[in-house]
Parts: sequence; C-alpha cells; structure tokens
Amino acid sequence: MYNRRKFVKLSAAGASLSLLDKIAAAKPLVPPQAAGYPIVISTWGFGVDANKEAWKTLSKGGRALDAVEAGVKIPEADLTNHTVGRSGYPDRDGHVTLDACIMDENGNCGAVAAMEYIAHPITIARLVMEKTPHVFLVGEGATQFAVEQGFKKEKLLLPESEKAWKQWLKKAEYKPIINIENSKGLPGNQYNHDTIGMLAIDAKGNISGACTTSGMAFKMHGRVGDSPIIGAGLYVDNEVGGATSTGVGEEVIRNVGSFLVVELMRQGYSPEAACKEAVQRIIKKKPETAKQIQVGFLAINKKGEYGAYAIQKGFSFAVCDKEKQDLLIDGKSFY
Ligand code: SD4
Repeated sequence: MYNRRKFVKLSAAGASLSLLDKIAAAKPLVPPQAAGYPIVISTWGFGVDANKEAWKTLSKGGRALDAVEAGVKIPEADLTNHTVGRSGYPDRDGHVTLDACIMDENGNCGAVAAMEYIAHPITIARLVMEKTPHVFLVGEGATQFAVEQGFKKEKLLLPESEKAWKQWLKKAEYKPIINIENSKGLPGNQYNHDTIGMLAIDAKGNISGACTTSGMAFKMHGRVGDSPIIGAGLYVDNEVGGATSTGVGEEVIRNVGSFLVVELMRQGYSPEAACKEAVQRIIKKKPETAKQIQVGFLAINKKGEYGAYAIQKGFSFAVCDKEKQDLLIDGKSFY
C-alpha cells in the first residue's frame, strides 16, 4: 500500500500514476465465463482439418499456443495446397518464399518473412519468439536461423507449382483473383493467394494465434504481405481477444487490420462488428481498389464469441469446439 508521502512523490513525478490507476481500473474485474472454452477458429475451408489437429491439444487441456502451431502445420504440409508452406506457388522469379507469425497469451510474438527452403515457417516463427531476443527474422537470416535450429533445407518449388509458374510467365500478369482460396482443385495458375489464420482459446481461457502463407502467388521477389506482420495479419491481446486476416495483404497493412479489430473489441464491438468496421476502413480509403480485391477478417473475443467479415462474398471460416469439430461458416461481406 502507498503511504501518502510516497503517493505525493509519485504523483509529482507526473500524471502517470493516475493514468496507470485508470488503466488498472478499466480491466474487467470478473473473468468472462469459461463455458465456451476451449475453442479454435480459422480461415477458409482448409481450416476444418487444421482445427481438428489443434483440437487434439485443446481437448486434452493443452495450451492454445501449442494448438495453433500444430493446427496450421496441416495446410503447411499439404502438397495439394499451393499457397501455404511446402509446395506454395513461387514469386515471379521462381522462389517459394514463406511468411508466418505467432503470438501467445503473454504478448510474446515471433515472425519470419520471405524465408526460403524451410517447409514449416510457423515453427520457425515460434522459435524466433522463444529462442532469440528478436521478434522478426527475414530472408536468408531466417533460413540460417532455421538451419541452426536443426531444420533441413529443402527444395520447396514442387513440379506442379513450377509448371503453374512457367505458365504464368507467358503473360506475367499480376492479378489477384477474388476468393481463389475456395477454388481448391483448379488447374494451372488459378491459385493466387491463400492464408491460414488461426485463433484458439484453451481451457484456461488463454488466447493464442498463428498465421502462415506463401503470400500472393507470383509476387515480386522480396514482397511481404500482412500475414507475418504482428498487428496486420494477426494480433492477440489476452484481455480482449484475437484477430487475423486473409486476402490482399497490402490493404491490411495500410490499416493495421488485426490490431484495429482487437482494439475495436476492447471498446465493446462484437467480433463481427469489429471485423466489419475494419473492412469498411479499407473500403473507405480505397473504394475502387476494394471492388477488385478480397480481404477478410476473423476474430474471437475473451468470451469465446467469434465473428468474421469480408469485402467480397465467399469468405468462409472454420469453427471447432466441444459441440462440433467440423463447422464451416460463410462469413458476411460488404458486397
Ligand atoms: C498476403 N494475406 O500475402 C496474404 C495472402 C492471403 O488469402 O491471405 N491470402 O497478402
């Protein structure tokens, strides 16, 4: 307890004490009901299988951080998926470069971007978080760190992706295709972008998130999107909730999208309303661009309530909890 003299001294040092008191007072005093826990949600149809993997950890009382890492490794390893992890489509120069980030309930985070030759960027992002004094490693430095951690370099450009890239080179037209994430199975260069963002709350009520992608197919060499950027592609605040994004990353970065969604939830917005407001900011800033692109946000709050919103129709997200492990929901959209 403060005695008065100490208090006066501290107050004289600035208005910071009362500000700190205000912040402390603003924290919810009663923790939200844990009835909705554990739960895991993720972007797009491939989120269903990813969630099921995460559920193996969550249903045993495991930590949300372990669950999201294990979950997103499923699409990272899926050879039929050309937009996350191994077998991702390359950039326009033929390099497969991967981006990922992860964030835990204590505000710790780690990320890698433009990393080549390593198939599970999410695990390297977690190692950056846990084993280095840094948050973000990129390019050769990220690969070098992964090798130092015992990971093998491997060729990520698989024949199917190489074929699609060579086909793309004929016209070399960079044009993101709306909702290509839902078009699994289309031949040739039809995949343009695809990302898994996953948010989980474990039995203790702790929130973590992960986001991983090979980014926009046929992007410029060195281009990094929103997915590995904390605050853009992913953000978690254990007092409030978490958010993640998918779609054309440039527009998400411009609006620091996932951080914005979490901050709106802090102000009382529901997850869906927060996602909608973030989408509307993107549209307001660049209405003509927004007509041509997809961006979707997915969010969960501390109570385990979730919601999503996208610019275009067709954004789906997967939900997994005690009741149902394979739910796929169509997100609402502006258009
Ligand atoms: C990016 N946001 O690199 C990623 C791509 C994506 O669904 O999300 N696709 O911009």
